[in-house]
Amino acid sequence: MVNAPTGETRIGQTEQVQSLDRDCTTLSRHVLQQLKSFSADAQDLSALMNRVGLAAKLIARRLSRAGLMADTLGFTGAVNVQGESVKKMDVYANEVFISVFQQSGLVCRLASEEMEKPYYIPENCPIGRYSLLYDPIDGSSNLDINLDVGSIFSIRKQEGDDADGSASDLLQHGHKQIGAGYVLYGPSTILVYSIGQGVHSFTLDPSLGEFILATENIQVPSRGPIYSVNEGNFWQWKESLRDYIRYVHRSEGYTARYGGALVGDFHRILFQGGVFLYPGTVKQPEGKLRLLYESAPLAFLIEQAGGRASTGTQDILDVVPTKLHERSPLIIGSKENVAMVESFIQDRSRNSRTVES
Ligand code: P6P
Repeated sequence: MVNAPTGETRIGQTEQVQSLDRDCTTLSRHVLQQLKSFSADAQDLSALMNRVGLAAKLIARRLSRAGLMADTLGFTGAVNVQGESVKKMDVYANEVFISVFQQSGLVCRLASEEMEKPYYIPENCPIGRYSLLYDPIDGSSNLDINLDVGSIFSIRKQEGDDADGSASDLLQHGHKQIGAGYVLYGPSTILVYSIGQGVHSFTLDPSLGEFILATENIQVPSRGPIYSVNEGNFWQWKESLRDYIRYVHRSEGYTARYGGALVGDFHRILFQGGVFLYPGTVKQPEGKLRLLYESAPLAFLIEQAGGRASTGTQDILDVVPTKLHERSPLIIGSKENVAMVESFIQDRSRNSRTVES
């Protein structure tokens, strides 16, 4: 029995108490539990995650009513730094992240898929310990048809004052991340994050307006049946990737799943095992996905969950970008599935060397 502050006792852990404890395991409390500290640094990281949660709630709210509100769905008519047509929700979600971190004292700089250069929050900079890199809406093609979309984020330490605005300190390998995660806007809104001590998922309880702990220490199965890739690009792949897909096609036990939103496809693999691939293509030899705010944060998570993330020839977390919006091929998921894809790439590369020699 534990003596509660009121002097009453909690008889064991009754179901009601357990339920109350669960409802009180919010995102901010969980971060402090993870860090086992109430230091200023720990409080800042906890507050930062809480604000990511606020951004997620604001975006989820807008998405839940998108079909009913004018000026919410569809394109803006603009093209972003990626050369992609911008959707109204892309702009809204990007602005949400900026708004929730203004006057926060937490984040000095925001780097987003939707902004060519990082956004500085000068009032935070003297003390802001962190930079946040994010894809505000991942899977925009799903927006107008009410399918799942996500937000992806990566937390790095604010290094130097970046006086020239080159953000060169962000151009470092993915091991420099101190945290990462994503929000999946689906039938429920789920936030999955890691600060280097396991991967944990939270579900938004609309009645509380809080993300409540759902699953702790998620481990991706060492191998799984799912392969997730846009086979419409088959004609654009290198022969080694075609060899892998041909192998899968003639093998029992595989299931194809591809939702068009990286976050949803990744989430499925995190829980059920398998591999997601977005290889280089003829049109985009470096792949389509962006390293700093898509591949690297998910690579951080999958490695924390016991899986792997590779370009096909190099671990994603080892890649050092040369520019903010650098793209990379991505093969991510269960250890054994990723290793198998890599083996096809290595075999083909060995064979081509043999032929040349
Ligand atoms: P494709 C969404 O635009 C995105 O960046 C990822 O979320 C998704 O995995 C990928 O592009 C889908 O690209 O070429 O298969 O439509």
